[in-house]
Amino acid sequence: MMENQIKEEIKRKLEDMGLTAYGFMKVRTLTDSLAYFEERKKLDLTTTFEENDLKKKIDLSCEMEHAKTIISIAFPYYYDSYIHKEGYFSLYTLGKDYHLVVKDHLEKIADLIREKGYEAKVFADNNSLPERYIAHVAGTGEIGKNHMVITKEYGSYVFLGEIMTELEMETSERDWKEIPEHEVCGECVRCMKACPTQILGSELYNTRRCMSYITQNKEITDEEMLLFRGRLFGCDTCQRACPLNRDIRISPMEEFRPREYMKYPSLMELLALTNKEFVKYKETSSGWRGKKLLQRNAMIELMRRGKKPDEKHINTDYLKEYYNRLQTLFNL
Ligand code: B12
Ligand code: SF4
Ligand code: SF4
Repeated sequence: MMENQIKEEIKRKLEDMGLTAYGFMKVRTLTDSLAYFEERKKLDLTTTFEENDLKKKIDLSCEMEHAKTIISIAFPYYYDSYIHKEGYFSLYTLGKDYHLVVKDHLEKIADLIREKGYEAKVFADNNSLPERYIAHVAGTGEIGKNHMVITKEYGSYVFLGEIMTELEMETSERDWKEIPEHEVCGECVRCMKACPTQILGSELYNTRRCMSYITQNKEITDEEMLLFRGRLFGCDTCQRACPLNRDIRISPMEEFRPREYMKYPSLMELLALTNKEFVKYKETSSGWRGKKLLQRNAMIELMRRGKKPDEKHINTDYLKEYYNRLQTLFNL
């Protein structure tokens, strides 16, 4: 059968690329998940970063009308867990922007399907698909108590990408009802203990209190600024705490090799960023919230360390407002 032949070709190509965590799922409407998503919305636990139109969120075909199958693929990005003591970017931002990298690779795989005359569309984060749910059902990885998709070889340090196609392929799917059981974790609760805002431990948790969101949010409170503690963008605490991330394989993807300026950031340099210098941050996953946000986050860390920044760099109303608040907060 043509479908099986194409599926085998895709699997071979993925394995050749070192992409060992992937799976297949039938496109459908996730009617069973609607109540859960409604409850989260009612309890006001969502961020503006996720799809909040629930009709779209549960109807997987809204991204591609005649799609029959979704291929879920994990893209590993882990190189090492080095942490720069004078302020650090989260590990997922250290290499080239994953949206671009994942999309490029997905296109190559999707071409295998297109060459046989079938339509295929690729997705890398910027979509309404519940990517972790799909990854669980397809068998790409398992959901931990930190809500990350955890793969066997690369742990949770993976990005997710999908290909949707009108081609109907065989699938062997996992039951979505297993998700809240977090079987992969056993009795472990390390991430729950380590989380700085203590949001883990329930399926109904406040994602707006996740430090990853707070560090990327343009408007934050004084209380939130006190929680940064070295973070410049994103948060890895629940992944660093996870024993399933020990002895994992290094990413085979050269694009994700950490850039030196991301691994060893200079707070002074970040605060003094010019538009020209900002270009190199835009090439990573840390640039999408703009230059001012990186400057603000660097200023938070500088002032937390008791250092007064050079006022010539506090040159916008946005930065001035945060500077004034930080002066009061840290008695500087
Ligand atoms: C919004 C968002 C965020 C928000 C909210 C995160 C969150 N926990 O929801 C913020 C900004 C905080 C964030 C942070 C991070 N993010 Co983010 N984020 C997203 C985005 C765009 C949507 C996620 C979403 O819908 N969240 C709502 C929650 C409820 O859904 P979920 O956890 O994604 O999926 C669960 C539900 O669908 C649930 N479910 C569905 N039906 C039902 C029914 C019942 C009854 C139950 C109980 C559950 C259930 O099952 C899924 C698994 O638990 C996705 C991309 C995408 N399109 O999916 C990336 C994504 C989840 N993020 C990603 C990453 C890498 C991160 C960070 C690690 C970045 C960092 N280092 O700072 C952190 C991790 C924080 C954490 N522990 O979750 C990756 C995750 C890869 C992986 N291995 O899991 C994704 C998939 C992007 C990608 N394409 O690679 N993110
Ligand atoms: S990313 Fe940080 S704040 Fe968010 S759940 Fe994990 S440990 Fe908690
Ligand atoms: S730290 Fe423990 S509980 Fe948390 S995801 Fe990892 S194995 Fe699961």
